[in-house]
Amino acid sequence: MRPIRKVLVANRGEIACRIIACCQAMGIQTATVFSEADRASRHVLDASEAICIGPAPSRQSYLDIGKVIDAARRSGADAIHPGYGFLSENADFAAACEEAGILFIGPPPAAIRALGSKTAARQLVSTHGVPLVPGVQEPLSSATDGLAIARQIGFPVLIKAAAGGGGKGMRVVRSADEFAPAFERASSEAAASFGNSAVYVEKYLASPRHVEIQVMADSHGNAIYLGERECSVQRRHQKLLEETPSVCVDPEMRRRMGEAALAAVRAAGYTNLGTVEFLVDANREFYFLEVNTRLQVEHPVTEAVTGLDLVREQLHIAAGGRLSLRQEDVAPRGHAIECRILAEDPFDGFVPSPGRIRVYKEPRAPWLRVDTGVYAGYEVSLYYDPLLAKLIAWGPDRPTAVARMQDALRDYVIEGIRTTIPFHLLLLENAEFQAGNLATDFIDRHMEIERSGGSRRHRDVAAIAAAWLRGARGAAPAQAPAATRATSGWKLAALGAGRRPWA
Ligand code: MV4
Repeated sequence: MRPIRKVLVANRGEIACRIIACCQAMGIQTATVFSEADRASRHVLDASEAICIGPAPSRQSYLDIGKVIDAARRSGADAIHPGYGFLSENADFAAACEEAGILFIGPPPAAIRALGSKTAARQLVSTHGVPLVPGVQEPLSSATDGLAIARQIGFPVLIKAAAGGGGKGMRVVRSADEFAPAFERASSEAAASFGNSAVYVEKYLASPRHVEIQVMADSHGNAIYLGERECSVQRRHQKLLEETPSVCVDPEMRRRMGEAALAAVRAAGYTNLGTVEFLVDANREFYFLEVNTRLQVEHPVTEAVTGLDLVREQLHIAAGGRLSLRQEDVAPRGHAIECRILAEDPFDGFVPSPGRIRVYKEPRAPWLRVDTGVYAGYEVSLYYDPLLAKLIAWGPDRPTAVARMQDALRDYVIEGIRTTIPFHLLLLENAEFQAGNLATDFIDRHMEIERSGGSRRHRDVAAIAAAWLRGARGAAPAQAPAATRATSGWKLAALGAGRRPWA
């Protein structure tokens, strides 16, 4: 083991604060980096040392490999934690850390490279017994070639960009005569978006779930999985709510998914923490999607049910330690849900809502956790992603976790900007959500907020309706509801089964 004395946290926001807190609890010194726009950010205040590495734009600060390595050298850090996003999945950065004699807290560069390209990852895992969606992984040579394969697979099929991601360039083809035009459009879109026109074809799964497996592997050949996370509630490929366990996974399926996830990471010589993503179809068959070679935003729900501190495990593994538990010791308990609180206005198409936070009050209870980097007086800018905080609620079962999350959201006060708090209240009240009927198209299918475009008018009328409802119930005379207190006109809509009092 090579004990880590000082970590440079090469990130910002809630994850930087979370990593700093873990290091400090372990007696590890901390340094961090910040851009000029983040001078008053909480991670700067929390770390023992903070180094300004450049102007606000990420490319000139948090994404600049040379500046981050230089800051690590200047701070005397012997390790760098990249968090998520920014340089966390950049193999060149991981290699640069090693060349500088600084421990990269994450997988080896070769494993990042092997799994970083979706096509390469699929080809690698397919030879290790990991199930893939029926189709071919090689790029199609022509529309004619593609049509022949599509006929073998059976319609509907999905054409995907080989260099793509995040759903860009995907095209559903439901019959033979649609194939050629769809192939041409997908290829040209792929060339325009990714500089690579290569596309491939596979069976289209209607309304799949997105379920991911947390894995942990050390440098002594030990690897285990820590259960799954249900991540289907997404909007434009951005997760909004995650939970564990998934209602669609039973113990036998969990074991099979876990073993498949371990096979995938072992094939790549992976160490440290990682997440293997799967699509799950209506028959509860699962298919490999990709591997995220970093700590994920939603890791706290796994921590809530396992009692593990995953950042502590990362540091222990990076220092050469052996896994602190065996597979048979993993015994998740209860149910945990995470709501991502974003500085976006769900009543106005989730448009970003920058500005100063005038009032900030977190909910408190023994079963709640809030990971945040903001505070009263903090200025939310447009430079970085809109994640303000992650609210996690645990319960002995899913209904209790849902109810506790609803109470927590109602008690969470963030004023001065708009947030996704009202959206989450609507989501948690939705009957399909409460029944656990989740899929990646859940919001489109079950949440009016998207179809109606969530106009500002709806919010204002919703605020009036909510105030009226409170008054009608004899509650204290309603003040002008806080911008983001649980003023949920959608709540009224949900209660009224879609009836909109303002319509
Ligand atoms: C699919 C699919 C249905 N069938 N593949 C979207 C982005 C990329 N990660 C993979 N995605 C999908 N691939 C087949 N064969 C549906 C999606 C999909 C999706 C997947 C995971 C999370 C959110 C999603 C939202 C829309 C579509």
